Amino acid sequence: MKKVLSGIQPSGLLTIGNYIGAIRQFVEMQDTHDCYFMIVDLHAITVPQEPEKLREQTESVAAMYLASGIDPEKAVVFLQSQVRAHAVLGWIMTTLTGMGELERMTQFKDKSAGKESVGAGLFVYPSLQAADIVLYNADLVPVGEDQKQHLELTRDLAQRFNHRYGDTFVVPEPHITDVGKRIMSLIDASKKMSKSDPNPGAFISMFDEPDVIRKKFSRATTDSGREIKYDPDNKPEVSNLLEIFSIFSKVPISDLEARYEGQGYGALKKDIAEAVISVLEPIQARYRDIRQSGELQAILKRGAEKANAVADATLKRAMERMGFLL
Ligand code: ATP
Ligand code: LTN
Repeated sequence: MKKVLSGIQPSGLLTIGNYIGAIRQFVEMQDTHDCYFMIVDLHAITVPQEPEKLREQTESVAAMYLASGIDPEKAVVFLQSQVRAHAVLGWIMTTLTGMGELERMTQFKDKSAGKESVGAGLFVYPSLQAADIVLYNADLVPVGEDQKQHLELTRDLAQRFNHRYGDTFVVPEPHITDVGKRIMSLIDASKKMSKSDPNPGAFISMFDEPDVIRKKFSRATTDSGREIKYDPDNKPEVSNLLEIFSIFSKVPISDLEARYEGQGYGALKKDIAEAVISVLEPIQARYRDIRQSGELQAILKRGAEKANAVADATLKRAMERMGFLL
């Protein structure tokens, strides 16, 4: 069975962008792959986090994984900070990474732009991500398109290590779906939908109530025409809505175009909202049950035990090859 690893930062409330680009893939892959899904809390602290909020958001992402259908009997679900090998191999990978390589990372450029002071952790973030992935010998990494550049660096670092110290790490491939690889903001279709967008109208949170979802879609920016056509270059807003609709309704985009031919954007927006609500409502109900059940801690502890066993073995192999005394 091929191995899969991915993670999401507990840096805020998850959006349908995270669901579409990441979690939906996780759920699909767990039946056919050997899967490791983590909550990357060590990555989240690359920007300042309030301790109380970090605790809450970490539990929230873990519970949302389970509520969305990740089954801890099938996939290993764990917190990055509970597997100390990430920090050690992260440091080792940092020493293999060139400053120039990190300077080219667009996520770093975006997140540091206009900031008065930026922590060094934000800069070396991709080296830690590379360690996350190679520790589990992952073949495939399901992510949204924004992570492609980090995956390319991971591949380079794995190859560099193997070249220098002998074959040690699997060189992973990103797993990026065609439809839904980059869901855009509902307000500005030139920007990615992001959980840290200061305008909540730009995203649908996984926790939004039905009426909020209806309102956000009805206010979503659209062009001044009325033709419902998938054409990302010329009609980015409508194309984004069609992608979201197609994913939540499981109806192909071409069928949706035919269904709404001759109708304005209003009908489309109303129906998208209902399709999204019908998927999110049961997830939200399961989320509440999981939070109330008090089972989360034990699930994460079991996950960390399994993850530690795999990660420690990889770390040991790598350190031995590098000349560390063990
Ligand atoms: P932030 O806004 O804090 O940077 P984010 O919403 O981009 O966060 P991450 O934790 O960085 O979320 O991403 C988790 C996963 O979700 C990644 O695989 C990422 O590619 C995917 N993802 C995030 N936003 C989108 C989006 N708009 N479309 C598709 N995939 C997305
Ligand atoms: N960089 C990713 C989060 C992340 C990740 C990983 C994703 C950290 N480690 C390992 C896949 C595999 C992000 O910002 N979304």
